[in-house]
Amino acid sequence: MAAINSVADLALHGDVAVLTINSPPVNALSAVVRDGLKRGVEAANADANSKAIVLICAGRTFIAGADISEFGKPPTPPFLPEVLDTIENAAKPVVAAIHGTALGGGFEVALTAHYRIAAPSAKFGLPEVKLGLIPGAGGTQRLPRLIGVEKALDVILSGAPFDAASAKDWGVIDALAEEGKLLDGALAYARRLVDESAPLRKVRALEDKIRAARGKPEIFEAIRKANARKFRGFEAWLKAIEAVKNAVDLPFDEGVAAERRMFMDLLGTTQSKAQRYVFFAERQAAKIPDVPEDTATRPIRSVGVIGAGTMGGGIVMNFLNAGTPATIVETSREALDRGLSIIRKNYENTAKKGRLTQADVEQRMALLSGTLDLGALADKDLIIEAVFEDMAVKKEVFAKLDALAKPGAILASNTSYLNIDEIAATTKRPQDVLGAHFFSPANIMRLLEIVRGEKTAKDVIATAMKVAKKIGKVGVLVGVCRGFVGNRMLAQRQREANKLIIEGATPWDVDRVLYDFGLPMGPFAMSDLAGLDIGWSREKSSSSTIREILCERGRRGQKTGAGFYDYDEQRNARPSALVEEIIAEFAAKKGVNRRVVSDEEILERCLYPMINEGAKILEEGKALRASDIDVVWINGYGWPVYRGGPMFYADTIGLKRVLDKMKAFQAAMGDDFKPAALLERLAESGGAFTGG
Ligand code: 3H9
Repeated sequence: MAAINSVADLALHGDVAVLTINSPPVNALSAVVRDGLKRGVEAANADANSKAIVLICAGRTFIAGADISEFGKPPTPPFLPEVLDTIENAAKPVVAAIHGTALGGGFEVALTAHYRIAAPSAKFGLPEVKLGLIPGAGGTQRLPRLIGVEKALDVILSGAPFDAASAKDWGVIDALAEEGKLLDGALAYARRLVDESAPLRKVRALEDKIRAARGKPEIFEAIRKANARKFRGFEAWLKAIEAVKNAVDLPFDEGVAAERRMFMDLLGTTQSKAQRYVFFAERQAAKIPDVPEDTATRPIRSVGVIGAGTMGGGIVMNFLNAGTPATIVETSREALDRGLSIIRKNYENTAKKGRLTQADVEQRMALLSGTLDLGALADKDLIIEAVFEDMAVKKEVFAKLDALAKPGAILASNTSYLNIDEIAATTKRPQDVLGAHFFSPANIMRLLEIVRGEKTAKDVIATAMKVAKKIGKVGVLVGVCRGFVGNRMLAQRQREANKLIIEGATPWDVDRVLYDFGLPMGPFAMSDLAGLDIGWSREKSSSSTIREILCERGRRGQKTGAGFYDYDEQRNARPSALVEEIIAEFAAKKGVNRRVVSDEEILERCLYPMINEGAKILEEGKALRASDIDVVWINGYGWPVYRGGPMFYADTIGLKRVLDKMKAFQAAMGDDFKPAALLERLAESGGAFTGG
């Protein structure tokens, strides 16, 4: 075995040279890996004793892509395109042997090999769009040549991985090895190629799969149209489509050159910078300074959920999906039956769309039991309460849980703003209590705010973070304060939105500005969707807010066909002249002189107080780091990922500007806009929240 460099080894197995890359954790294409690949293939190519070359990786995976942490730094040779040329132009067959995840640049390396063999558990993909990029090393040119335009676009635009069975089916790989015996399989395959004098098959030279789409721009236009909503605001998706179109219409070298130019352009955009920042931010969120990664966790083999409403039902589905048995508790047979049947219906709907088999549905439902007896939770490892949002009710539930749960069980509340310490104090085991704030719909939204109480034990936190990962959520640790991180900041935006419509903006102006910023919907459309009567009661209603007036008049949101907007049968929204009148009357009564409010003011009034609140959250230590706040907003509220979250966004526009505006608003409108001390300090010293 000869070392090529610190991460690459070359060894001769009979007449097959094996080049092994070993650069933990994921064999990313850092400069040293590129160097190892290039010089390794050159050496194997020059060695007269070898007749074929197997390229394989050590550790948990084949190359998982370019080294994202190198992006934005001065590039170091050898550059990836040269490395790929070396592989593709080798004078003897190169076989890529793939296990784990061949992603991005890693998959592109494999596509330059002449043949590919993989472990049955291997996965493949081009996730670059998730980083605001397109594949930059020939992926957009080679993949369509291998599997056709339609499938290639699917892979490139979704960024989602596909499995080895599909890869074999589509012709991405030529052979499957036995699980755990990849090297043996690759050696045998390489020898067969040698024995058969197989040609050096270069994907770049294949034409038959792309010919049909040549000169047919309508194929690409149709994809753009069909995905207009999903692609809204993103730069990378349209470039990816353009690159694949080039693969069809241009000679290979021109297509590759254009792809590289677009890749380099995107690399320099704020969008890609934001999306790369989010990639690392989500991984950083799992790291808690005083809870080391090796903290022993408590086993979670069974879960209890109290409340079979929308939240409880959504929460329980996460566990069923992950294969953990769960029991759901309700207070009436009717509510329980309704909850259970909604869960089944949700699964059936997914099955109808082809994303689950009927057997999957039954398997999940078999893990679920429902009961009216709280005592059935006595042996559960984790109990999550999702009852009515009222402190007295929560306290009662926790006192009962304290009396019946087994020692060491974790007791979690799904409250969205109540004080966890107060809830924990009703038990004799506050160390086992924490908040687990899921976001609606709880089976879909990726965020889980894990609320650390004053006395929550470290192993309970470590367990909750692990559970979050197991059920496919991004867990973010937050401290006790009203609304925690997300809802506390949202309250700022809500207050300003409500003020703005009295001052002269319309609800549709506010919604449009925030929608155009990239959010999925504005606050008024959101209220109509959720129902304006959440927390409203006729008895207590005194026409003191626009919302109260709308509820009093029966305009309770989409479900009643009218709220801030009017709705037709298909629930399409139309601005309501009546609502404009109601607002104007209300403002007149309050003596407000209505004025024209600019879009710029709407945006700044809605977002800057949120950013300011984020700064206070950091000052008070209620979030560990600014990037955790961004992870909350991206995964819980649909903040556009290409803007990196509110704190990253603040950094991109400059903290000085945010501070100056907050001061100006404060002078004009009072202390709702009082700048946080941290914002002042950072803005004045030229600092940033994220360092991103
Ligand atoms: C690209 O390839 C562009 C090309 O087209 C063109 C080039 C010219 N770089 O996720 P994990 C780190 S774009 C640097 O927790 P898992 C990660 O930060 C790239 N670091 O593990 C973490 O570090 P730490 C296209 C990376 O098992 C550690 O590895 N490729 C990279 O849950 C473990 O990661 C991608 O977008 C990287 N590429 O999942 C793939 N990848 O321990 C991105 C990981 O210090 N990666 N790290 O926190 C992934 O999707 C997942 O990491 C993977 C493993 C599925 C591989």
